[in-house]
Amino acid sequence: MNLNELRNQYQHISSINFSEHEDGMIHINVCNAHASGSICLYGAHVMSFTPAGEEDILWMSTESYRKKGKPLRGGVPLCWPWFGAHPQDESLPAHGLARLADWEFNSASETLESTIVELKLTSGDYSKKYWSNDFELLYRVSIGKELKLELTTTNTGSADFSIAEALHTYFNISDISNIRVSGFDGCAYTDTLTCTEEVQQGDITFNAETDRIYHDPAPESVIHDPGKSRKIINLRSNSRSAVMWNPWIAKSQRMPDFGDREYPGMLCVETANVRKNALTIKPGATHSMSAMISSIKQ
Ligand code: TA6
Repeated sequence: MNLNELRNQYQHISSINFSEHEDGMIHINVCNAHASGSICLYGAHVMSFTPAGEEDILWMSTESYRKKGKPLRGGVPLCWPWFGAHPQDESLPAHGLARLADWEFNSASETLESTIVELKLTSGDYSKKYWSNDFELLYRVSIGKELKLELTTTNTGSADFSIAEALHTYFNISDISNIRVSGFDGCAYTDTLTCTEEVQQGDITFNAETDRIYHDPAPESVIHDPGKSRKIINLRSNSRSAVMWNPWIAKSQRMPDFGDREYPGMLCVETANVRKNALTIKPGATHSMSAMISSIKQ
């Protein structure tokens, strides 16, 4: 559906409006009593989530690409059906095909507690350029006191397929050198920079580029951000991996869609199933992974 068709079909939902931006990208803008947020239909990309009376919980780069075929930088990129570089073919887009796809607006509803938007991506000519399997992806975004994200994969083909997936969430923080993340004490992780296997001791703090995959962590992690007088809680379900990433100085300077001085204000804590926790989905089977994100003033 185009902008006018969406506006006509969903004019009865008072907490939603639609707008069109660079390169024809349509944004779904939500504003209710509890929070506001925006989702770009391209990539099914949640770009902002601002609880009433608070600052945006999500971070977007001021240098983000805003062109189809390129990923948006910030918010919640969807990594699916692979994570990072394609395991066999580096020419394929990093983090898979979902975040570069034109998704379909599937449904919307609102209650006193939240506004719910459901987006759909079905296998077809676009996806077959990258991946031969038949699938249906449903992405359910609920905006209320919490941000609830649920990514559901259905194998609509006749053979098993394997996926790795991540809700690659960029959180808006005061200063990477002045926050800590709890919830991973004693958890094994792969340090992808040194290619070593480590075990987390206590809370995570940051003083350099950090790129870690935590394996089978506890479902809840908390970003403690005294600079913004808040804690951000991320509660994962059906997710056996968590990815922790800050590019720090040198990597930031190597990314054209990431400002050289932006790294202190962001941290990725990602809800995922990757590496040894990648999944095999049988024909007709469905798998859902979700995250619930909220903040507490402190
Ligand atoms: O989630 C961490 C990571 O895999 C990093 O290695 C870094 O590449 C980051 O994702 C961003 O990837 P992107 O393709 O969005 O630039």
